[in-house]
Amino acid sequence: MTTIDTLFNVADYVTEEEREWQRKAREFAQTKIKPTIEQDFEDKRLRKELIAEVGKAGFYGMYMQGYGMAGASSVAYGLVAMEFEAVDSGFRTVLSVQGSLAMGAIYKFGSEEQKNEWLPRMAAGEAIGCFGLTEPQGGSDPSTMITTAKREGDEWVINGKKRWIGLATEADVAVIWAKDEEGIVRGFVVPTNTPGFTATAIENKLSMRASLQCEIDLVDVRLPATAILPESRGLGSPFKCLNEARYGIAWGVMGAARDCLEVAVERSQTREVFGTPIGGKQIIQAKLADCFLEYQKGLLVALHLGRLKDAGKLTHGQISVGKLNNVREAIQIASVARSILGGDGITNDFPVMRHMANLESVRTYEGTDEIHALVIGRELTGIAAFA
Ligand code: TGC
Repeated sequence: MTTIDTLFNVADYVTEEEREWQRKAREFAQTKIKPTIEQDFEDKRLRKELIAEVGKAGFYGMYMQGYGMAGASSVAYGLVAMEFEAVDSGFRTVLSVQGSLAMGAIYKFGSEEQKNEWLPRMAAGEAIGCFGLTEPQGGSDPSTMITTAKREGDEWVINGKKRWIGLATEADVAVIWAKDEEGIVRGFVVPTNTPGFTATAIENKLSMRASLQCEIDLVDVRLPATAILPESRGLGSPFKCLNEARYGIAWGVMGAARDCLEVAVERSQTREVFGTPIGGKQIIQAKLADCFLEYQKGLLVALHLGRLKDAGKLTHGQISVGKLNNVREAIQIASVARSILGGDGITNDFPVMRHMANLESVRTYEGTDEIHALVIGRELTGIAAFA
């Protein structure tokens, strides 16, 4: 615990069990992900061997019940997401894609057979999942999806394309969203070794380099009738999964913000300019204080969302408040921290530029700033202004 953790004592509002999950996640992230993260980011390498280890530690889908999942609180999960993202947004994204999106979809909308087949192995990290909603023509409006599912006798036949799909080249199973012949969006459980399923990694990223995002081509992918997620119907189904991932982001990005702030505080105490540590200059202290305020406010927002979620009262409008505010403030904190580090702040001697680059992805996926602003605007006015 540093002063950043203790000064405002948000931790006092967290139970002992939740703190224990946080401690376990911090140890995992600091000892297994952090030591190589700068080189992994440089080399565009996702440490695939860690995907299974995250499962063994019990973090995937940990806030869901049964099928090998821990049934912990949503706050506990949020704290875990925060500790992962304090090291790198990439591995928090793995946690979200596997747990909140792929497992979340099967858990919410799957048949008992689908749940039994996939969830225990996915929870243990023995099977990897991905979630295919977004398409190349634009992620903000999934209603324009062109991927189709046609019924031919006892089979479904899926055709289409997906883009920005985390983990797809490594996945054993993909949850694919497609329009049926009535134009209704349905979810399908697609083993990735099904003929016609091809995933290709997107290589030219300057952000999320220690993570994996892919395109998926679906050409006459033939599936048994049982592949459909029977309880999924309409766009609200994938949106319910996005809610889970967006919730995790509201917590996670506060981890990246904390890491930037810690580095900036430490640097302000050791770096001397004009004969004194820069931390003794009023302008630096004012910058640090502003970052600290937004970090603590972001934590409180995340904690409020978590308590609402655990009480079964969280709305998607409230999640938009957390996603928009916390990502925006994390980006601002990273930017101010970079300015405190001066020129050294652009090097990978410090994690700040990496966090900044990653957070640009986080502000874009799971609903852009603009989309979440418009969701909040609709809540306030009752008028949808998306088009
Ligand atoms: P709209 O008319 O608002 O809604 C259609 C139906 O969905 C319901 N709904 C939600 N339900 C639960 N949670 C939410 N967050 C929901 N938002 C909407 C809504 O009640 C309605 O239900 P019903 O029963 O009345 O039909 O739909 P719209 O088309 O006007 O949507 C508006 C908008 C802009 C909010 C929505 O399109 C949106 O959220 N867009 C952003 C999508 C997004 O976040 N895409 C990025 C996903 S990231 C990604 O795919 C990569 S993850 C994969 C990976 O990384 O591996």
